[in-house]
Amino acid sequence: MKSDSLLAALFVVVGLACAPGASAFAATGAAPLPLVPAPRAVEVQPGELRIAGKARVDADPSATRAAAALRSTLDALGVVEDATGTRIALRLVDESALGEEGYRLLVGDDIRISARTEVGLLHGIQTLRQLLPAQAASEVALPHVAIDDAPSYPWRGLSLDVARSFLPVAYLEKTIDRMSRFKLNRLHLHLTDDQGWRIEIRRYPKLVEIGGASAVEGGRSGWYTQDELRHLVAYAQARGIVIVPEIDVPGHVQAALASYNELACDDEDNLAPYSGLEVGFSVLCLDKPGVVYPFVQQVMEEVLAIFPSKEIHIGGDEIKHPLYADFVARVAAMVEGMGRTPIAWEEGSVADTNPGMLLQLWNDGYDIAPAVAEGHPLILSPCSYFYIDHGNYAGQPQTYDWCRKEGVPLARLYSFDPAPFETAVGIEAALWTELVHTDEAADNRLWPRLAAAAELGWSPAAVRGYEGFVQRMGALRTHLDALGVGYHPEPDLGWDDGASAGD
Ligand code: TNX
Repeated sequence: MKSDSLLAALFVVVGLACAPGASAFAATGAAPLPLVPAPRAVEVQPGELRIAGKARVDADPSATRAAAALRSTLDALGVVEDATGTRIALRLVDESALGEEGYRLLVGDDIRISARTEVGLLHGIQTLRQLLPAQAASEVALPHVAIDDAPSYPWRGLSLDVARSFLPVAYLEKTIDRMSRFKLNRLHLHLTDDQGWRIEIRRYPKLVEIGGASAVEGGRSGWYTQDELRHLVAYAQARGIVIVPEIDVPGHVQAALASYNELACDDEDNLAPYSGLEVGFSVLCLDKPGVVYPFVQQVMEEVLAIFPSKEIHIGGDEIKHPLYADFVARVAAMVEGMGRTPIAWEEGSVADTNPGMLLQLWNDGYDIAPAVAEGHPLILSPCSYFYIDHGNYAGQPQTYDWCRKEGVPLARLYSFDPAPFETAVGIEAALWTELVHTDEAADNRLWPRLAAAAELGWSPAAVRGYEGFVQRMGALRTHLDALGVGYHPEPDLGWDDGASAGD
């Protein structure tokens, strides 16, 4: 399909009669279907399907996760499973054009979702979910529609800094639910930093006893048990999301040094827990390889036993040391030797590593071209678009502006174009928490900007456009409300009417 017909398909007139009591998903007129991220191809056809409180799930026997997700979606909407209800079929099909995450959704006399994988089916269910009303309704009307969809990029992520200020398990669960609604598929947890060590390592119990007890000033301390993390991994996996752990080395390690002083060089006299805002001052003693490498190895062994993610983040940011490049190369090789693929922040590109190592770009101006020429895959997080610890608007209280003094408003984030980055695997928004100390503040920084990031990662340029995004996202406000999201009352979306929980 050509790009102009794709757009036309998205904005096709949906003529739905609004019967009393029916919850039509779209008003009359040329409103686009309220879908974020925009699917690659949508064809709205004449007619509608009415669901009157009853549905029948007809799932392939092997699609157990998708069937469970569909059942809980219907349950939350008060739709009862009943043999006489509207049939919703979930089919695993062997069609290579659908890729790993693609799906097809057909709404006609019944509903059919097909995909090659369970993750594809989960995405199709989320699309159906966005077409359905936010809350239970006695009758639901869906337009007849054929959607053929697959993501542009395989990596559509959120990085959460749980090290500066801890985020409780319950908040991570909520965030996973909300991410999956928008087809985001990577939750990168920045588990360690100067201000705190948040992951239980059984071989080194003081990492959490001491390192887990500190936090940035005004922030929350705490740590996750390995059982809690395993629970989160499974919770995310059931929703199509991979949790990517980051152990940030060799810098950003004051919490580790405070816990095990021998990891610092012998002349280091600053071994106290840290609660300030500075970066770039702490480092594992690279002159003590006999101490530092066994430590990193043993930590990684426990980390890898918890997280099945193929990619493992080794940090590597903001440190200047003569042995830095050597360290990154050794730790990257260590992770590869354990059967996984390392990710490093962009600075890691100076190390002599396998070109399979992913690099995460975070400074807009960083010269990443040589690494791209070597073939390193990139995760795109340039700070002037994706650092959502920056304000939703210029001067927002409790936000940084070091990367962009106007902050990172929704329209700014949306305007990013990943296309010039040849080896990009996708995008990732990053929420650092030096200034984000509550769940409410995190919600405010994440939403609605995370939905814009989701669209950049999923939707091809031909179906993107800020005006359409604003219309579609505006219509999904009720969904965020139903999920209890304390989003920023974004004026571009008309949400600045005092009716929401945000600031
Ligand atoms: C830069 S991004 C950092 C973080 C800070 C963040 C604050 C990166 C690899 N390092 O340590 O939290 O800026 O915006």
